[in-house]
Amino acid sequence: MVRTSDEVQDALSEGTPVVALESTIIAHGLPRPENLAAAQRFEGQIRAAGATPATVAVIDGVPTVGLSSQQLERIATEDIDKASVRDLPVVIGKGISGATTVASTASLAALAGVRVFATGGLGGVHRGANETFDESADLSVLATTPITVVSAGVKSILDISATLERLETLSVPVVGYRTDVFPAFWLSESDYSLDWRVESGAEVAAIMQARDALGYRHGIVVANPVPHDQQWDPATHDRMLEEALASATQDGIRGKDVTPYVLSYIVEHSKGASLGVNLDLVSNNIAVAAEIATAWSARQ
Ligand code: PSU
Ligand code: MN
Repeated sequence: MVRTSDEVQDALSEGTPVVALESTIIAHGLPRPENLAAAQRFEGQIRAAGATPATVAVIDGVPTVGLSSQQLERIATEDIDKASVRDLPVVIGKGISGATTVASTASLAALAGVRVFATGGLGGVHRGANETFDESADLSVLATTPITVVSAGVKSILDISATLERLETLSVPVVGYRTDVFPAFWLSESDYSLDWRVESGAEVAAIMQARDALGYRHGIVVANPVPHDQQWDPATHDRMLEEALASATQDGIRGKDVTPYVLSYIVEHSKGASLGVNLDLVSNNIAVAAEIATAWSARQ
């Protein structure tokens, strides 16, 4: 069912490191034309670290792990639907293309046998979820999908406390990469501390192996903060966030449109400051994911 590119298939058969990347961040999370350049840079960074990039998307109805350069360009330039796990059967059935979220990227990458995935920020429980019930499928899918996701935590547009509680309920381990504090995407720190900290990719690979040995199929969240000197100015961040959330409420945005709406509002109104941090943190996550994937392949 899943089409794996020759390059990714070869890496998987030879047991060399592979890092999955999502496509919603390209199609809906980053503005054009920076999105295509960023997508290409992300892949280049993985190659430079000695691993094989596997960007995931549905291309004309085919779930694809490892995109050609033409396919990557299509994701960045065509108007492609955001496809979480529940949308996959629909876009596949209709034979159309879909940009995959953390949930659907994790799901398809795991089906192909990829064990490590780098993204920007996870989806989570939205503020006001006690009324709207808005909780990203990223969380429930990670509860049943054996992949390790490196992220800079969750965006502060979400309810970070509730997101961490849900991850605990869903039995998804959350470990800080060289930090005791859960990061807040554009900011290096949230108000929430972590139970576990690791110092290296090798430690994460050992945790993955233990999870496998137990027969568990949960994902593992590795929280990797953007360094303090790269974070967004906290005061501007807080102000922009309030504005973006108020605007989303006022415009009656709901469902899967909420996250892209808030992200593009912030990119538009922060004059590039948030975008620069967003690109930096993905890059930092890719570096850690490549380290984990390398340690994982050395263990096999
Ligand atoms: N974080 C980003 N940019 C993004 C997203 C997260 O920095 O574009 C996307 C991811 O694909 C994530 C999705 O899986 O938003 C979550 O959407 P929702 O809240 O609708 O589940
Ligand atoms: Mn939602």
